[in-house]
Amino acid sequence: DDGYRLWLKYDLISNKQQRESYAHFTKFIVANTQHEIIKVATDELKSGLQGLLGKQVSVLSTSKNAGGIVLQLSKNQALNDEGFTIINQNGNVVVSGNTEKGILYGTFELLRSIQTGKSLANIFITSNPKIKLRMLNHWDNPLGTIERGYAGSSLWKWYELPENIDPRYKDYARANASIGINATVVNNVNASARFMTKEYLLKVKALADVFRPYGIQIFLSVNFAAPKILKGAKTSDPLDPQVRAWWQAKTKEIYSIIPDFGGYLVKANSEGEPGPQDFGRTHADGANMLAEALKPFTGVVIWRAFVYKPSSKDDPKGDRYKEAYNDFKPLDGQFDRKVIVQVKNGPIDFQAREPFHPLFGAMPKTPLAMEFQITQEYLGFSTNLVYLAPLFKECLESDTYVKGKGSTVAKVVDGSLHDYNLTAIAGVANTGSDRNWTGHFMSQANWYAFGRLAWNHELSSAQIADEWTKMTLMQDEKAVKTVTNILLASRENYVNFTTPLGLHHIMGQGIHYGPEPWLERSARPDWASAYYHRADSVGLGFDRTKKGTEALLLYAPEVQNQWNDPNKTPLPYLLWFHHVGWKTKLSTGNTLWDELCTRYYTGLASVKEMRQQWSSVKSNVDKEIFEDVAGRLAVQEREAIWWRDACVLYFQQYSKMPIPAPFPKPERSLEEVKTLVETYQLR
Ligand code: BDP
Repeated sequence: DDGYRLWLKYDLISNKQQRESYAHFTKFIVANTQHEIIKVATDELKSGLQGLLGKQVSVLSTSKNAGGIVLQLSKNQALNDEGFTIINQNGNVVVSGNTEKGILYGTFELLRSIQTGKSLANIFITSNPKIKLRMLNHWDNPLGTIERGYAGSSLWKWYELPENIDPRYKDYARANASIGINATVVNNVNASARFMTKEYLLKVKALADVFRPYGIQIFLSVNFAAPKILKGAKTSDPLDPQVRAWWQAKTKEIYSIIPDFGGYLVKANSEGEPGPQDFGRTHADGANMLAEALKPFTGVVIWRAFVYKPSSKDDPKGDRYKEAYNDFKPLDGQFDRKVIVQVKNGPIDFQAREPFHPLFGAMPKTPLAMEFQITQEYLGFSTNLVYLAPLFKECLESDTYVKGKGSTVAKVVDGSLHDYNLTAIAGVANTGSDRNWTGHFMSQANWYAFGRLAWNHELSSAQIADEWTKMTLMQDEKAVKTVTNILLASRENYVNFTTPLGLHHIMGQGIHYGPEPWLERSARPDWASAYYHRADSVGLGFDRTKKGTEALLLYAPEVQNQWNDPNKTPLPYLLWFHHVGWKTKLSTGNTLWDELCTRYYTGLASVKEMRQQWSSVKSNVDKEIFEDVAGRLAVQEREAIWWRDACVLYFQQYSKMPIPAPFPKPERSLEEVKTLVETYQLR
C-alpha cells in the first residue's frame, strides 16, 4: 500500500457478519444522477460499497422497495445549506440535505460510518457545518515548488494546464469533499501576479471545473501590486481611480471565466510583500478596494493579519507579539462587509505551542477567520510524527473572555460570539506530489483532522484519531488503541524535546529545521532565537507582563490573570510571558533548570517509546506503510537527540548548572552540535 488512497481505502471488511449486516441496507441506491454533485456522491457510494462489501450495487431513479440507500433533497429547517441528515426510514437508509452539497457530505458520512464499523440499523445523524468557508491554503508557486512544503512538489502542473487534467486533481477534490472542505486557494500567499493573467486564469478555470462537482470553490492569492506589475496602471495605490478600475475589470473577467470564483486571499505589507501601506493607505483601504471590485459577485476578500514590522530587543516595549494587534485592532468597523480578516492561531508564527492570538475577540465588528498550519514548518517537517488535532483544539477552546466566560476562540471563528455572517477557517496544506500526498504517512491524519474540525470544532482529538486510524490503517481494536495513543501523545512529545515550558522560535534560521538557540543576529532582529528566549545569567524567558513588553495587556483581564503571575502561569506557557530564574522552583518541585532538562530528556524518551509502540502493531499494518513510518520515527529520534543536546548544552552556558541526575550528559559538545544546523544551511 503506497498510501495514495488516504482514508478512502474501501478495502473489503474482513468480518463476514459485519458485511452481512450492511447488506440489508445496500440492495440498491436511489438517486437523481442528473445533477453533477449527486452523480459524484452516487459514484463514490457505489465504489465504496463495492470495495467494503464486495458487491455491486445498482443505481435506480426511484424505488418502492426497502433495503436500499436513498439520496434525496429535503426542506428541513434544522439544516443549513450544507448540512445533512441520515436516518433509517421505512427500511431504507435515507441521506438528505437541502442542497446537493448537503447530500454529498451526508454520503461521505454514511461511508465513514461503514468504514468505522457503525451499525446502520438505527442510524440517526443530523449534522451542520459550523463554519461556512472551510478551506485549504496552498503555498504553491507557479514553478512547482511549495513554500514550506515537505511532500514533494506542487500538485498543480501549471505548464500542462488547461489542456491536460491530471487524474490526481479529482482525487484531491474527493479527499477534501469527504471531510467537508469546500474551498481552496491554489497559489502561495507570496503571490505571483501571473495568476491574474488570462493565460493563468484559464488554467485555474480547468481546476475549478474539476473541483466544482465536489463542492469546492477556488480562490486566488493576489499580489497587491498586480495592477502595476501587469502594466494595467501606473501605481497600485488602492485609492487611485485607475487602480480601482483595473481591479473591477479584472474581477469581472475572472467571473466570466470562473462563475463561482470564491474570491481573493491577500498577504499585504508583510515580509516584504506589497500592500496599501506602500502608498500611505491602511489595510482597510486595500481590502475595501478589492471588496468593491467583488461587489457584483458572490466572492469575498480574505485579508491576512500576519504583519509585523521589525522590532528589536533593545526596545523595551518592542514585541512582535503585539504587531498585528496594533495594526488591525484600530481598523475594527472599517472593513467592507465582504471582508474577512484571517488571523494565525498564535501571535508569532505557527510554533509548536502558542497562546491564542490576541486579535481573537478583539474585533467584534470584523469577521475573523482562523489560519492553522497543517504543513509542519515548525513541527519537524515530514520526518516527525506530530498529530495536530490537539494543537488546533487547544487554540479553539481557549477562552478570550471578551463576552464573559465561555467566549472561546471557536465561537469567535464560527461567528456565534459576535454574529459574524461570514465565517472561515483555513489550513495551510501539507499536500504535495509524493505518492502518499503528505510525505509522512501519519501526516495524512492532520489533513483529515483539519477538515473534520473545520466542520465541527466540537469533535474531540481522540474521536478524530480513532476514525482516521480505522479508515486508514486497521480495524483491530487493540492496534487502533495503540496507534491513537501514539497520535494523541505526539504533539506534547514534540513540544518537550524542542520547545518545552513556553520556549518558542529557537529553530534553525530560514529553513526552520533543527535547533539554533544560539542565533543572536538575523536579517531582522525578531527572526533571531535570542530575541525570543532571552537567556542570561539570571534566567530564561520573555517577560511580556507590565514589567516587560506589555503584550499580555492585549488580552481580557481574565486571560491576563491566568498568565500574569509566574507562580501561577501554567507551565506550558511559562516562558512565553516570564523571565524565570534558573533556580526558581516550579510547581513540579524542580528548579527551572532541572525541569527544562527533564523535559528535553523525557521528550526524547517518549520518541523511543513511540517507536516501540509502532513496532508492536507491525502485524496489523501494511508492510510498506509500516516500514516508512518506522524509518521516519528513527529519524525523529535522531532529531530529538539533536534538539536535546543543542538546547541543554546551549542554555547550560547561562544556567551554569549541571545536568540533573539521572540523566547522562550529552555525548557531544555544543560546537559539534552547532555544525549540524550549519550543515543543513550550506548552499
Ligand atoms: C511563515 C513562513 C513563510 C510564510 C509566512 C506567511 O515561514 O514562508 O510566507 O509564514 O504566513 O510561517 O506569510
